[in-house]
Amino acid sequence: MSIRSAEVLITSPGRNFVTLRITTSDGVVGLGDATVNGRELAVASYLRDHVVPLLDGRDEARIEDTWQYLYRGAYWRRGPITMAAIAAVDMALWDIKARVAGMPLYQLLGGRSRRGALAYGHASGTTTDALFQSIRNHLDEGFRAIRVQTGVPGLGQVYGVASDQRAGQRYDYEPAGRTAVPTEETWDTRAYLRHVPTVFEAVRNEFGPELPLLHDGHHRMTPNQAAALGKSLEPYDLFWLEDCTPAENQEGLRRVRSQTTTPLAIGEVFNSVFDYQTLITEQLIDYVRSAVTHAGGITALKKIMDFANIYQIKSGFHGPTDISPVGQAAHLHLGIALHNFGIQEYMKHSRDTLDVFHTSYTFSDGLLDPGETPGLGVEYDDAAAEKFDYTPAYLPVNRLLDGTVHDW
Ligand code: CS2
Ligand code: MG
Repeated sequence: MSIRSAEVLITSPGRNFVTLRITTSDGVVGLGDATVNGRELAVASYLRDHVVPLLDGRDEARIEDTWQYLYRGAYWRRGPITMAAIAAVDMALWDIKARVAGMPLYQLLGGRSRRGALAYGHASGTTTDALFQSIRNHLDEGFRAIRVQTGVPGLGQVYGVASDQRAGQRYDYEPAGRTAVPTEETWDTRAYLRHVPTVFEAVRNEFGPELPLLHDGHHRMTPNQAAALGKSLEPYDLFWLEDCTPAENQEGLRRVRSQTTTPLAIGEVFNSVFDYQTLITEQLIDYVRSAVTHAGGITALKKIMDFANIYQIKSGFHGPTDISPVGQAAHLHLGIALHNFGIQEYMKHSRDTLDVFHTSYTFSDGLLDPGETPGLGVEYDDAAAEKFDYTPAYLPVNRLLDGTVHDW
């Protein structure tokens, strides 16, 4: 058997997705997610123009060799576009291997290590009442861990807060606006630092000390500001504080780590183990945040997690709606098998998205499960996909009050 065809499929059921579908000479199909939010067409071109022509006739079983061929053979290494393209091929080949073996992928990754993968949902609010309602909605949906994002007094739309605050509305926070150019948001870190501790005090007073609470700083603080926030949140016992400071400067986390015991999660914008090297070897973080789609696929992310396990660092794979159900399924197969699983982000995809991607994974009693379908357990519905044309969409650009561009 060998690779007979590879198709790059673009669809947009409420948001854009890029999917690679590989078919073998025996007709076995594998899917891989290649979605980079706001830069989808760059990955589609990288695949169509520079990867697909190299796959024809390759042995689909040689997953590690194909990964190394695409990584080292490109000469120009790493970066989100390259690694998403490699990830899509890698996911599709693992999907094929497990389908051929007639078993769910997690069985090829070591089998079950736990009953299910603890999930966390996204609660948000611009007011205490709206936030509490959002938390209650997620608890009613069965979530047993909750990310809390808040508006900031004096600021307009900010990251992580659903635009529709009406009770019962979907908190499917898709930040990419379908506009010709990115929308712009305004930010004030000092106002945010004053406000966030008051929000968590209110949430703990309302919901008690046990509920695992998470918060995403979304790259906006200096290491010193992040240290201050981590310290101010210690009384509220967070499960994690995420992306507390831009982590290209890995050494910056030494400052944060030395000042606070609030657990730290970083890495959703990383695309290689080298982005984590200092963070992991110096135990500057507690959770690895990468998505399989952005970190080079299942092969690469499992290596990162095995490296992290030496330093007692766990997984917290990135699972917003801009990771397709194919990528999310891969997270669950990895998450059910890995020893050092931590928690899985779970933003429920829309009905339209799930009409395109037919999934086998389930969510019950706060736990996600990849299911027993051979492979990743996802099927792509071409007829549904064709209803949704690609629409350019960009993540917002953030500016400080004086107009200076800031991290979004
Ligand atoms: C966020 C993401 O889920 C998260 O933790 O950081 O929603 C992020 O903003 C988006 O994936 C960007 O496309
Ligand atoms: Mg995040």
